[in-house]
Amino acid sequence: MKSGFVSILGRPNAGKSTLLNQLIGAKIAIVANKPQTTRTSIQGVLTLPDAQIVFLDTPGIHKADSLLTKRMMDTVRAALGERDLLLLVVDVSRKFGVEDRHAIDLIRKADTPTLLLLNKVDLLHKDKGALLPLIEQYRALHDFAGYIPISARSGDGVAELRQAIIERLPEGPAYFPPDHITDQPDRFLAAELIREKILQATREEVPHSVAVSVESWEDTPQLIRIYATIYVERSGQKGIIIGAGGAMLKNIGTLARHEMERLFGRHVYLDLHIKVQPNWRQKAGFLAALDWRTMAGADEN
Ligand SMILES: Nc1nc2c(ncn2[C@@H]2O[C@H](COP(=O)(O)OP(=O)(O)O)[C@@H](O)[C@H]2O)c(=O)[nH]1
Ligand SMILES: [Mg+2]
Repeated sequence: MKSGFVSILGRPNAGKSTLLNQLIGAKIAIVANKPQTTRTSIQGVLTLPDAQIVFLDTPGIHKADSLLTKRMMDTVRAALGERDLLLLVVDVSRKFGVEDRHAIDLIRKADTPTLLLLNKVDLLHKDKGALLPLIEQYRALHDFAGYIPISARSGDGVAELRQAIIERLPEGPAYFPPDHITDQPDRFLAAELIREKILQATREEVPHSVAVSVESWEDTPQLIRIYATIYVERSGQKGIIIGAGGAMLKNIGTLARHEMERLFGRHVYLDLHIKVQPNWRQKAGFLAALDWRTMAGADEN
């Protein structure tokens, strides 16, 4: 038996959360083409007959400008310690930038073997030759343990990646029972699915200003009844999310509910409210209440 701890790192939108879902084979991390989609670290456990891999998905490496984004970068740094292997995910369709350099600096300091994952190769179409100069560019910056082209979205290269990870893990026990796939409580997963639908439907500053909290969760024999609050920072944002005649909010609720029903295998009744909470990204108490690790009553679920 082999087992170990593997962190997934990279700049925003590189495809880290898409990769985690693909590796685990279940949607446990939300995905959107917006920065700050992942705001906290997300554990995903893959159990195979001869190996168990404990993955940690992280917020994108970026320059922090609010208390929220500073907390996000603390999460990234915490994910660098005491790992067996790191995965640095880069988007091959984007030019190398300051955030990529920053990511490499962090990895150098961690002094842990790192696989470079060249993600979104599906966007290169037939131009696979474009990968070689990119690999050379990264090789010149850091001595990676391997260079693996993948498409996190289509799953191309992911089986090879899994094998490459297992080869580098030490002998060890399974740390979790085989049916454990994440440490996130169901009510947090539900809140995240609502946030994902909002991120996918909005633009500019709205995605950054949205937080979602599940206020109440009732299990009945027929269904799960979920009451959630969407927080925004300004009343204009509230109007955007409600949409003309409430159409946007209705659509967000329907999409989120369908995904919850798939995830929990139950019927869901979902009740959504919107509140304006100016400047919440700078408020420590509010941030603590949002994170399931620190929120009040976290051990109820
Ligand atoms: N074309 C393509 N898009 C991808 C791939 N992986 C992720 N994406 C998209 O990139 C965006 C960011 O993905 P996400 O997983 O949230 O990135 P993260 O911020 O690194 O966690 C989403 O729109 C994904 O659908 C891929 O392999 N190919
Ligand atoms: Mg993410």
